[in-house]
Amino acid sequence: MATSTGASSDDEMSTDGQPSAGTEGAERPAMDLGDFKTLEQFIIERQKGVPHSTGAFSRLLRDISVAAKIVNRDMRTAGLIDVHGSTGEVNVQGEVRQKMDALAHREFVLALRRGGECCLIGSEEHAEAIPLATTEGEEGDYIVLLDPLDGSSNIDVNVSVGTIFSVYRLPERWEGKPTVKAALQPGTRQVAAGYVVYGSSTMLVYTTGTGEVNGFTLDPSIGEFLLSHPDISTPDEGKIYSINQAYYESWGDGLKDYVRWMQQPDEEGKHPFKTRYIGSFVSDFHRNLLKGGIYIYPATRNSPSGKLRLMYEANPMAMLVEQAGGAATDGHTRILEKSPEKLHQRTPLFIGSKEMVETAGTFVQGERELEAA
Ligand code: P6P
Repeated sequence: MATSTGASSDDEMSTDGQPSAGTEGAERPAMDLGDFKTLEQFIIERQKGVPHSTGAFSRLLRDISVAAKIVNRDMRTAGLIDVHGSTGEVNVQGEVRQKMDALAHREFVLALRRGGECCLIGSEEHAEAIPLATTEGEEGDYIVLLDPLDGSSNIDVNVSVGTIFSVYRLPERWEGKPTVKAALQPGTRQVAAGYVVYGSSTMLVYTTGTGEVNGFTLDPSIGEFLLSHPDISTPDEGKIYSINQAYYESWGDGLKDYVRWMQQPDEEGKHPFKTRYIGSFVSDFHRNLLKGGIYIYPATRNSPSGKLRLMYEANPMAMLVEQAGGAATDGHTRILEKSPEKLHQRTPLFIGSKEMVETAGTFVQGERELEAA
């Protein structure tokens, strides 16, 4: 089994003539594809466990993964194919639309339209819900809500970004063409949720609500997502908090107390916590999911209802984090139980390790105050 680091033998000779001196333990581990399960194999395996499954949902997940691979390809050469920067337009959110936003949106719409399993898309990049007209009588059964590329303003400076998706079924006995009303279901009705993080490696992480969250890492040499993080569970406690401190003055007193509580050294040496805030929700969420932590985007003066969108950011990530053992609220209410009124509505968001979200809630709801230091 090859263990070479890939360097030529000359490179490995050191000055004292000993081969590879000083590089002990740095050998590149070989990867035997036989050790890994592809996303396709995994989906088909899980489909077998679903009685009366038609395969439509499996095909929908495959369509999403194909679009993710295309976005990944464009992302990895963004600096070379002139997709940096903005399109000069402003999206429905009033935010400057990055070229990659538009590209990612297009790739997911094309893949879902081609696949035929999706009848309606709600996207951050499009003001109205997008019905995917298929031939009469062969309407897709699924609705996909999408943030095609969250944090895209980071692309030009090579910071990782992500795609977030949420899947619902078209409501039973829906009459006529699907409209946005068909999409406005509480998060508890999601049949699947996931994200793709385009980071040091590209990972697709998803759940179908069966108590499992599974992560797949893209091997670009074969174009396959491989099961690398089976059955992810997030630590109940963590020491990382992710929040933009620049808005401190516009926080409520309870949140100010909570953050100061995390910052104040204590006798047990548990505090201060660490702050990590990338400015890319998917990246902050992914790190906190694996290591434990809390991401907070509260109501602020500029974003009185919070900045994150309920339908295609907060709800899917709330489903994922709960399935991994964590929690997600708006500071008061469980995210998944919020009743949506608009496709692009925003919500304050406290999401991550269960005990951290609960502790934050006690401060924000005024049940707890910061003891005098
Ligand atoms: P701020 C990106 O625009 C985003 O929606 C999230 O990915 C990120 O966490 C947040 O906004 C950053 O917002 O106001 O801190 O710059």
